[in-house]
Amino acid sequence: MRYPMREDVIVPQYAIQVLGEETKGEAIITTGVGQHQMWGAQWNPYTEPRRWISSGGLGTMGFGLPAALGCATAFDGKNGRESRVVVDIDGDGSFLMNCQVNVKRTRALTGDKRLLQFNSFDAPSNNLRPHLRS
Ligand SMILES: Cc1ncc(C[n+]2csc(CCOP(=O)(O)OP(=O)(O)O)c2C)c(N)n1
Repeated sequence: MRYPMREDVIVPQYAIQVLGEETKGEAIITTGVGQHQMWGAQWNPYTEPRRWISSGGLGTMGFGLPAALGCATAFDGKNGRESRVVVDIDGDGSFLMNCQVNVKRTRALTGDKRLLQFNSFDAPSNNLRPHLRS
């Protein structure tokens, strides 16, 4: 599996790869639906089960942020609970579906992290097709 590197932008696959290196593949990753979801599945080096939280084939845009908040709460290191890094790898379209969640406040509460990929908002005809080719 390969991706084209570019001088002018940080390509998303590379960003996810670096995220995976920095977190040693141990972070809990949540996603929305689209290209970022495919790349999140492909380029983060998952080391253990139960680290990939995604709606999969159900295709529920808006899933990533609330899922990340739930995971961050479940693994907040308080009252004997484990502490884990939680990262929402999200698309701008998926993120907007649930951004009414008060991000600043919930972030202060849980410390979860988001990796947002900005491209042409909500363009399903362009974004899933390359991943569906054999
Ligand atoms: C609630 C909902 N509405 C519409 C769709 C159809 N759909 C699938 S992917 C997509 C675009 C996703 O864009 P974005 O979240 O920015 O992700 P990207 O592909 O850019 O990474 C749409 C509209 C869906 N899966 N769920």
